Amino acid sequence: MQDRLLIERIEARILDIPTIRPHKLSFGAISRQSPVIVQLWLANGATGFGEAATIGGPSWNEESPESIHHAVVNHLAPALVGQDGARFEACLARMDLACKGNAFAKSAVEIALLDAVARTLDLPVWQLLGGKQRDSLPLAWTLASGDVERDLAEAQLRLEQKRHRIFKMKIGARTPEADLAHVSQIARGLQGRAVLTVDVNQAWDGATARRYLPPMVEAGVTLIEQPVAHWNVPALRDLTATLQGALIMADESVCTPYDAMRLAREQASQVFSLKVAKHGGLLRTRQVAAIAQAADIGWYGGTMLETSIGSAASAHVFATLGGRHHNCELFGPQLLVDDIVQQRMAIEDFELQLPDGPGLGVEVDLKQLARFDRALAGREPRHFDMGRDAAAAGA
Ligand code: MUC
Ligand code: MG
Repeated sequence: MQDRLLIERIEARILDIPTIRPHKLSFGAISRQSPVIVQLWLANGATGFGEAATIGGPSWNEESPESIHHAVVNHLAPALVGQDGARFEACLARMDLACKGNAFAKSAVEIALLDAVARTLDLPVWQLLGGKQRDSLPLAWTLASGDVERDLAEAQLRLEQKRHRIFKMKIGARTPEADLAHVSQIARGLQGRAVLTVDVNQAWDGATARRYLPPMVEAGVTLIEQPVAHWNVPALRDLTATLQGALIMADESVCTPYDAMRLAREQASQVFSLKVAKHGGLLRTRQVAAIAQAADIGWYGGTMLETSIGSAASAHVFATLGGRHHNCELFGPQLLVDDIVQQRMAIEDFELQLPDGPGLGVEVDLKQLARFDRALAGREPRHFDMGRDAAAAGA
């Protein structure tokens, strides 16, 4: 037992950070994010930070900021305090014993643990995960204002700034006809200058997807994310087998390594959207990625719109991965009115630059943590309150 790496204390807090504009998805619109920030202390005094963010409370999947906070404080922290922090896998096993599921909550704790241990060793987190294979990742932006003119203006600006040239459009809230018109207009506006993808966030049934995806591909879309419900693996498989000219990507359908095995066995998608939170942490993200690689499935570095803490953690693990590579979308910090780190990861020439400093390589600004802390502000949870919070950007 390495006494200096004993886990001494774990705390969690919910933040509320407004977004720069309403972000519209198939199941609602958000105007603020409520990430849960976990802080973990080792006996040697080193401290690490982790994060789990959801989208629209428990609307994206079962976990919510409140459930994550509850699981960390009441179940995961008591299971880990006093344990040897260097034994990452043993810590994950203890969390699994204490608590079924709750992947987001576990991921926030695991990230904080790896950050604290990496800082003790004066190494970047990517070094603990096998070492990096790349120094930067092509970075996508999501067009989700719901308005064609605004989306095009956003894309234009980001192209000029050399920040993004991969754009994901959120569809599924309106009729498929309206979505097709929207996507076609944006594709015409950006023709030849950008890579275009769509995320339906489970909104369609198989028949709708079979009918409306081919004209979207015709318009210029090259990657289709989660067109059908997460459980509708037969429809996903059918689209993967028949759709020409674009790849099918699973997101909500692929959370655990067991989901990944099923999709791989059934050849139900050509790409997995990897997300640290839904896989239950950095180490398990690597397990899902290994299944993808073994099954000749590509990967894409997904986001749950985290601050720079969660985004940096994701960047560290994505940079270690081999296999076919389909970019990342770690733009969460840019969607928020402000951040909780002293300096964000740099974006240069359309790519997110991986930090090299110890731990996650981003330094938390404690004043900013306090500024957005829900408990300190006495705020109530509100997840779909479009417009109001965005106006009060100083919240
Ligand atoms: C999702 O389902 O991919 C990621 C980017 C974005 O705009 O929304 C999320 C969620
Ligand atoms: Mg998605």
